[in-house]
Formats: sequence, C-alpha cells, structure tokens
Amino acid sequence: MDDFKALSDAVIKGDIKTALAETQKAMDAGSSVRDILNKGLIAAMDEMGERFSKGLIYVPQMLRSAKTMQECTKLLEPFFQEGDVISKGKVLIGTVKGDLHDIGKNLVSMMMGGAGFTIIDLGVDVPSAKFVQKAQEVEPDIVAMSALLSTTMPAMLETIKALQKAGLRDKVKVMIGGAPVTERYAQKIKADSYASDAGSAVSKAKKLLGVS
Ligand code: B12
Repeated sequence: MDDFKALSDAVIKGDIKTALAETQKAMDAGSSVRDILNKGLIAAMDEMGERFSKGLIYVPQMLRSAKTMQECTKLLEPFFQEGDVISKGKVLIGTVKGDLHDIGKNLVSMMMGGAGFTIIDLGVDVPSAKFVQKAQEVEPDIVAMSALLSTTMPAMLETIKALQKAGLRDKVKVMIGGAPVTERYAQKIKADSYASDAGSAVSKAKKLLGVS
C-alpha cells in the first residue's frame, strides 16, 4: 500500500476513528512503520503547519490533528520494539521550557525505547533546573532535548550551561532535535549530537555511546 492520502486526510481533519482504521489498514497491507509515519502521519502534520502559517487554520485544529496523530502512533508502538533485554543506555528526554510540542519527542522516546534504551521522559515545558535535578538523580548517559519553536531553542543552550554549572556536562552526552533545530545550531551550542528524525536519533545515540 503506497497511498497514504486517506490516512493523511483523516489526521488533517482530526478524525481519530478513520485515522486509526486507516493506520490499521496500512499495517494489515504490509506497509512499513516508517512509511506510515512519514508518508501518512508526519506528512499530515507538515500540511497542518503550512495551513497554520497561512492563517487557514488555528490552534484548536492543530490540537485535534496532534491528538489524532498521537493515537495512531500508539498503534504503531509495538512495532518499534527490537526485543532487547539489556539496556543500551539511559536517556533523559524532555521538551524544553516554554515549549508544549511533544509529538516528535514522544516518537524519539518510543523509537529509542524500542531500540533498547531506557527512557526517562520529563514531558514538556521542562526548565533547565529540572533537567539538572533529574540528571543528578538518575545519572543518564544521554540528555536529549526537543524544541519546536525558534523562541524556545535558546533554552537548550541554557540547559547545557546549567549542566556545566552542576558539574555534569562531562558525564553526559547532549543530543538535540526538533523541526527548527539544525546541525549548525547543535555545533554552536556545543551539543554532542543532532538528529533530524527519530530513526536517525537512534543510530546517532548508539554511535555516541559506542553500542550497536
Ligand atoms: C501539532 C502542532 C502544535 C500543537 C502541539 C501538540 C503536541 N502535543 O505536540 C499545538 C496546537 C499545542 C501547537 C501550539 C503552538 N504552535 Co505548533 N505546531 C504543530 C505542528 C503542526 C506539528 C508539529 C509536529 O508534531 N510535527 C510532527 C513531529 C513528528 O515532527 P517533529 O516534532 O519535528 O519531530 C521530529 C524531528 O524534529 C525529530 N525530533 C523532535 N524532537 C527531537 C528531540 C531529539 C533529542 C532528537 C534527536 C530529534 C527530535 O524527530 C521527530 C520525529 O521524526 C507544527 C508544524 C510542523 N510542521 O512542525 C506547528 C509549529 C511547530 N507550531 C508553531 C507555533 C507558532 C505554535 C504556537 C506558538 C501557536 C500559537 N499562536 O499559540 C503554539 C506554541 C505553544 C507552545 N508554547 O509550545 C510554529 C513554530 C514556528 C517557529 N519556528 O517558531 C509551527 C512550525 C507551525 C507554523 N508553520 O507556523 N502546535
């Protein structure tokens, strides 16, 4: 099945029932999880973003689509599992302060969890002090931050500085991502890694920790 239009349309409309049925249909037809995500679900969110930029839709419609996407992602979650028993490493993840977007972060968490990492998810709107406090408590291998707004990206640098101040910067790898974030920005704020999507987040995390 290569046509994900019905699925995308349902996500755009915020029609959870149809979107779930279309996701199931695609899975039954043997479509890959990657295609369902990229060509169906994420494509719909990109379209919503464009419509929002043009003033054609407002926040409530974005929220409905977001909820629809989250429900469909739950259906896909079991297929992210690689079945590892031993943890590949501990990842402390959150969306930075001032930012409430969590779909991408949740996808990254699910994919990394499925690939054998232990995930500690701090949720959204996470202040730098909270990242530091939790890092002291759980001693993660990676601190992963998500930002979807250009106005909240600076909170990533703030968190890196806070980790530094707490003497933790050398003990953890910092990984960042989110639609407006770039490799260049990661270099600028001296993060250890950047990934543009959940799939490459997994391979980059493995590379960072030297695990396969
Ligand atoms: C859904 C959505 C919302 C929902 C969020 C619901 C939720 N639970 O997440 C709601 C309605 C709440 C919302 C609110 C707002 N939004 Co909004 N939103 C979106 C939208 C349409 C989709 C985002 C999304 O989920 N994409 C799908 C996911 C899968 O993609 P992703 O997040 O990029 O994640 C992938 C990668 O980036 C990466 N990744 C993500 N995180 C991480 C972390 C790590 C560590 C790594 C390695 C990788 C990684 O992997 C992910 C999976 O492949 C985007 C448009 C867009 N195309 O991005 C606008 C968008 C992000 N929103 C925007 C705006 C302006 C807002 C508001 C300010 C609107 C308003 N006036 O109130 C508010 C801000 C609220 C806040 N304080 O956060 C703008 C941001 C512009 C900018 N550059 O700053 C966008 C781009 C829309 C636009 N074109 O104008 N939004």
